[in-house]
Amino acid sequence: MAENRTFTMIKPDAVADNHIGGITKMIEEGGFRIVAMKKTALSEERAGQFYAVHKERPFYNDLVKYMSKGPIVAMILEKDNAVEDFRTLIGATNPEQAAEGTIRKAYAKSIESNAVHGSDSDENAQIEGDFFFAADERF
Ligand code: RTP
Ligand code: MG
Repeated sequence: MAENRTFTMIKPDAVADNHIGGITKMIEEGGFRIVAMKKTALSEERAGQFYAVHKERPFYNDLVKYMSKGPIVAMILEKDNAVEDFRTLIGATNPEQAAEGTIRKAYAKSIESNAVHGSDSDENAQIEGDFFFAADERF
């Protein structure tokens, strides 16, 4: 397993509820190194671009509105097998199905307001990291 990178966002509710510290603690204790991090906000247009893969899904419009309703925290994370291991750390999309010890079990409120995003492939991790961070913002 190569050392590689994934991308995550702490979603608006989790930021508004003061869980940035709790979530980044779980990320670091899970063995991930934070390569890049910023608190920012997505306009509806930018959120729509970010989630363009879900354009045809019934939840797309609600998701775009939700993700643009307040600040988020974007991060690039590094670890062996980063994409897959981070999906394990965040847990199932629906928090009712999220395993004990996962970020979504601890912090998600609903299937939409589920605390964090995690990239689903190496290719998307690269695209999503590039969406938020320039080369000189990664360390
Ligand atoms: P993410 O992309 O945010 O890491 O989440 P995921 O892979 O676990 O789930 P995905 O299928 O990619 O869905 C993206 C986000 O859309 C919202 N969602 N709402 N109302 C619904 O049924 C529904 N289903 C998905 C969630 O915020 C989900 O994380
Ligand atoms: Mg996804």
